[in-house]
Amino acid sequence: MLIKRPRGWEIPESQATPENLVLGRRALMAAAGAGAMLAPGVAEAQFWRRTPAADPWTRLPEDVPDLPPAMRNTRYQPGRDLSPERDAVTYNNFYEFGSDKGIWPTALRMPTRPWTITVDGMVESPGEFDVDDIIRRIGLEERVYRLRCVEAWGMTVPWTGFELSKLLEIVKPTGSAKFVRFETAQKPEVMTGLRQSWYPWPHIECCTIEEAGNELTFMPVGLFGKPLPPQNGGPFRVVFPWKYGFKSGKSIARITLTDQRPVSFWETLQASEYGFWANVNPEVPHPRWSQATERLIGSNERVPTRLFNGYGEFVAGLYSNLQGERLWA
Ligand SMILES: Nc1nc2c(c(=O)[nH]1)N[C@H]1C(S)=C(S)[C@@H](COP(=O)(O)O)O[C@H]1N2
Ligand SMILES: [Mo]
Repeated sequence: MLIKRPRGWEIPESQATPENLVLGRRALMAAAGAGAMLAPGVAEAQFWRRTPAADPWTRLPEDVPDLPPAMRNTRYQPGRDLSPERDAVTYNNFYEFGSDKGIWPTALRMPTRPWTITVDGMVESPGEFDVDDIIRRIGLEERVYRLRCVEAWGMTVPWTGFELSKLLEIVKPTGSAKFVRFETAQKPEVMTGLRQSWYPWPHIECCTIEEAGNELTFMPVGLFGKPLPPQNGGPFRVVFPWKYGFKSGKSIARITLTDQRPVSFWETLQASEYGFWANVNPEVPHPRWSQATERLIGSNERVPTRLFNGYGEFVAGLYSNLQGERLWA
């Protein structure tokens, strides 16, 4: 029997195992490196063989090197079906490429390798990191998260990535760091939306150091077992699944630790509608619409929205002493 070396990335949905990270990262890496026995649930990723004709909206993997395999972490149960991949990668908000939902063909023109992430500010070990070096150093896992856009649509998707806390362990925030600022790359050659000079580029998003350290705060580099396509924030983004989607900054080039609360892109534009915290709450309407329900992309089914997008057990404690803040907008 010919056993192939797993080529990293993700196991397809159909081959996912129910185990909760059955093997440690080291074991997975050893199995991959030795090319001997494949760990259970680790399969050679299918996406490498997809043709552009079949899937014009995903990225060809030519420029993405072999990466470590990832197991699905079943601690995070979405409680609803995955969104169709096609909808998740062709219905996007990414203003750098334009303000409509159909920016994917333009976004796909953005090269995602090589990609350097600068981590600076209040850290003991600042640096410039190559995205693939970080991936190899930290390792990957898959998590299925719900995402709730402030515009009252939602999706459910498998991200491949790592916890932000693992990256912070490497750079070691100093005691004075209170906030984390995420800056999206500016590539005017491909990001035609940057010409709309009335927007406050670069796109900034931010959170507190406590939110950054929460186990849910995830840095995806893959989606549906493939390299994260640029329209979804490839090669490297952040997701806060309990906050409105606009907090989940895409195509990040710089992460800065600071003691000053950053003002995000959306807060600069319209602070009354898009604030710093932006935690999902069905009972607090947006000034212009209700947040009680959401439309699931793909099926168009309307479902009730949940407090903290259903992640309260993981994150509610972050806010217990912040009752005076505008936590829900
Ligand atoms: N840099 C940047 N990040 C961004 C945005 C953007 O316009 N620019 N849009 C946000 C919004 S409003 C949402 S809902 C999510 C959408 O992510 P998705 O396209 O992967 O579903 O990305 C967020 N991240
Ligand atoms: Mo959004």
